[in-house]
Parts: sequence; C-alpha cells; structure tokens
Amino acid sequence: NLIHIKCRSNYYPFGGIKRFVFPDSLVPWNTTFSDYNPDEYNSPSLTNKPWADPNIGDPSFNPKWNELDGNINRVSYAGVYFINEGRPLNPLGRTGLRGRGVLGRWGPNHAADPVVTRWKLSDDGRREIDPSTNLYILQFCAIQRKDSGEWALPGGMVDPGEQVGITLQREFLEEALNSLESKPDELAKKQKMVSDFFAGGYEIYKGYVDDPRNTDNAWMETVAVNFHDDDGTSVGKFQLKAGDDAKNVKWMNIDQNLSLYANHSFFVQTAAMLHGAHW
Ligand code: RP5
Ligand code: MG
Ligand code: MG
Repeated sequence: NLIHIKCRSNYYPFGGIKRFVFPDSLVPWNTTFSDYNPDEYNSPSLTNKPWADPNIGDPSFNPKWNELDGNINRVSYAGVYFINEGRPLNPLGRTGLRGRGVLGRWGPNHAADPVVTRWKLSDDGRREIDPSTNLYILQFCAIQRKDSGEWALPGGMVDPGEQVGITLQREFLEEALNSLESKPDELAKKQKMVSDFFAGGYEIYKGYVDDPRNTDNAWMETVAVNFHDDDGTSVGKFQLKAGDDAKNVKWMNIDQNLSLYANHSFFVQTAAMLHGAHW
C-alpha cells in the first residue's frame, strides 16, 4: 500500500512555504496528533482561473464532493474521502500543509499519464540485454518538468468532461512531440500517428499520486496507461521534441536506479514487469 512521502518534504515546491514535518506513524488521520498545526496555503495565482475552483467559503462555490459535479469529476479512485469543516481530506492522510496549495481543485485533481515504451536496440538493431539479469532493456519516453526539473512521465490534467483516452494522447502530443508549436501539416501527421498507436493500451495504474504539490485538502490522482512499440517502427522511431510544461524529452532506460517525479518510478516498474523486461 502507498504511503505518501514526496508530499511531506520540508518545503512546499511553490511559494516558499514550509510544511509541518512529522513521522510516518502520524500520517493517518485516525492517529491522535494534537500538536498538528500546519500552515495554510492557497496560491494567489489560482484566482479567477477558469480551470480552478473558487475558494472554499466563496458563496458561488457549491461543490458536490465524491460525485460527478456537472462535468467536474470529484470522485476519488481511493474511495470515499471525508469532509472536515467543509474541506475534503487527503485519503492518504496528513501532508503538513492545509489549503489546496497550487492545485486547481479541492479534493482530487485528475491526471492521465502515458507510459510509452520501446526496446533498447544496439547499433546493429538487436535488442540489448542487461548482463546482470539477462533480460532485455525497456525504454520509456521521459520528459523533464519545467517546474521541478525532475524527469517524469509526460502526463497532464484531465479537462472537465474529457475522456482519459483523449487526455493521454493530447498530453503526449503536447509534451513529447511539441504539438502546440507544430505547423498544421506536421501536426496532422503527429496526431494520426499518436491516435493509431494509442489505440491499443494497457492500464497499469489508477489511483493516488504521491505528488509534491499535494496538501491535506487537495491531491493528484492518475490513470497510467502503457503503450508499447514492440518493433520500434511507430512512435519508437518518431522524432521527440519537448513542449508545453516539458523542457526536455528523451528515451530513458528503465531500471531500479531511476529517480523520477512523484511515484512515477513505480508506474514505469510496472510496465517493465508487464513486458518481462530488465528492472
Ligand atoms: C502528476 O502530475 C501526474 O502523475 C501527472 O504526471 C502530472 C500532471 O500534472 P501537470 O503535469 O499537468 O503539472 O501528479
Ligand atoms: Mg501538459
Ligand atoms: Mg504535464
């Protein structure tokens, strides 16, 4: 079972905010922790953003927690979350910070992560084997995030009413193929390739993400889907180009030394297991 760690580091990644730091044993809400007194942070940059909720207490804000609220999905993959003093409570427990931080939604913020894989090939076109495990080496398409500089999956938020399958394609196009800055003919080619390739996919994770932006009242959730180019003839040979919230993109070898954003290493490990690859 997941225990959140990345959202309990000393500093919140934005706004120079310090989290309340405490031991793992005090993470669950049902453990008594009378000295727990974290700060509250609600990023001012969220005010009047069409994709963000109003503040709690705003008379125009009447969210339907744990439900599909119009076209905004406030249902958690982690099950029913509790509401305390009008605020949703992080299903994994305390994070050391109240408020919603920089996240747009109170409660669950839904994302989708494409885990796009291919085999590592040597110069003569043969699959490379790792000598320590004798297994083929899998590679995944990794982006470097502009916000934290960490390497990550090219994922992003599900827009209200958007099908997750569409989010997966859109985010891959934006972050790994720079679709937002492609010329129309180039864009059409990329979209066609991605929609053909993303027709098959295998869901490897659905649930809470241990994202550094999480707070006591707002958190990330995702659906991670593996799309595998077994013979390297489709996306595997396509020219990658970073775009939108990614500053770099590359094919990264998968093994247990990976250090990725949030709990993305776990998603990538699951893909390696699925294909019987080296880890
Ligand atoms: C992570 O944040 C998700 O797993 C996904 O990769 C990402 C979505 O947020 P943005 O990339 O849009 O910031 O929690
Ligand atoms: Mg994005
Ligand atoms: Mg993103």
